[in-house]
Amino acid sequence: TPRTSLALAHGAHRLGKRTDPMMERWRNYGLGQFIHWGVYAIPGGQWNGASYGGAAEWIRSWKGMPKEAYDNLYKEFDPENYDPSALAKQAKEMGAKYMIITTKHHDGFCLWPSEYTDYDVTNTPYGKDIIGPLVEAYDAEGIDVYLYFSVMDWNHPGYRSVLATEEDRSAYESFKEFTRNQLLELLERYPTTKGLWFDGTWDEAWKEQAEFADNLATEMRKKIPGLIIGSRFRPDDYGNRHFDSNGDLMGDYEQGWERKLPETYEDTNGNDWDCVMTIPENQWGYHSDWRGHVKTSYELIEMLVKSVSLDGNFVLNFGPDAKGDIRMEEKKLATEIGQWMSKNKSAIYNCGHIDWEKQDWGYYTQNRVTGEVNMVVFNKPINSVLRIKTSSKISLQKIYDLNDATKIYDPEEISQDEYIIQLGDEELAEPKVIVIKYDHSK
Ligand code: JFZ
Repeated sequence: TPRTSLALAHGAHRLGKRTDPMMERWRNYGLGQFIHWGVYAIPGGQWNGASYGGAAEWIRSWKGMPKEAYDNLYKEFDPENYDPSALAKQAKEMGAKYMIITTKHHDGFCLWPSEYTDYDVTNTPYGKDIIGPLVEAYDAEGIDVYLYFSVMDWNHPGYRSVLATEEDRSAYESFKEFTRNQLLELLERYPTTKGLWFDGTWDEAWKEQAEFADNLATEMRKKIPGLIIGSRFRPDDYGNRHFDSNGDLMGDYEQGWERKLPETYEDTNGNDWDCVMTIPENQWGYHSDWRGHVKTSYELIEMLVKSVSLDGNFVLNFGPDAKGDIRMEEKKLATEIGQWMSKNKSAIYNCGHIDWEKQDWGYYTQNRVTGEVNMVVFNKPINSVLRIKTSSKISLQKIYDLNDATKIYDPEEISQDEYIIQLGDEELAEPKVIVIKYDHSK
């Protein structure tokens, strides 16, 4: 179907991908870390002896917890074990190249001292900025920092989800000004910020703010040139989000892959994208009572590899507790992922999609610089045979084990552009990377 071409003042301002160095850097991260932290870590999904079944950071919306009780939690916020450099070191060890921190979630509580509200860290027993030291610690480890910001704000008196009356509209104007002030404040305070990860932009009231949001994006980019903003920020002239009324992506990458992954490259429409993922089913903030399936490191590594094979970044979420500690389960997974990454990172960083037919043994990733192809093998078939079908005539130069270059695999051409290699009696102890060097001539 042909694209429609409505004239939009606030639709996509660019067709296709950004190609500047900042976006190239984003594209090559592969692995990121998300941190959801706020006063919701204090109840940790529990109130009055009952356990909330929803996501811990949403507990304020639960009828089981009085709003008033929630709105006073900040008086107890005192994370005495908060150690930003330990967090940054752990993220580094895991192999994360960027991180996203919740500066303000839907509840409106600000982890930085904001001039524009009293509902911030300043007025907690802790009393200090959380974000500044975190940015500094991650910068020191060479991990790029992105700021999560929820537009939806349950604390601001001017916030509305719909604008039904004149009163709503004038209240919302004060909220818009507040939002603008806070965003510019964040970028001024933390000028090494590489981008913003927006959320809470689905309400009808925000969907009417195409012009305001567009101008604000321009202002933010004036503060930090090249600032990376995903598709979950601006609505277009008709209130469409992510993709404008002509079907074009608004923003620098698609932000729609939440706790799910595209199946095929076609599903990504060739866009840049990130997948943000929880370790349990749907918990972002700290919940003391994880129910249901908790992912293992190999499940998470498979999601990471699959993301890279489809040209996306994979961002794994952590939810520190009220004291500022990372729970044991999360630490263990970070360590396990880090162990695998330390050996196999060359199949992740600077890698992306190659249009070779996917095989059941796992995923291909291609190094964007060298052109080398990695076979990341998750499944060994009973016949020990790994099939390779290339998309064009190439000549295979060398196929070898990434972690043991003396282990060479001899490809057997079984038909045009189709080969097999033999794993023999090798057992897979963990996801294994086999490197393919090839020439374009044949
Ligand atoms: C939002 C938040 O409500 C949640 O608490 C968490 O911060 C997460 C990262 O983002 O949840 C969403 C947002 C968007 C979708 C689903 C859940 N979505 O587009 O499908």
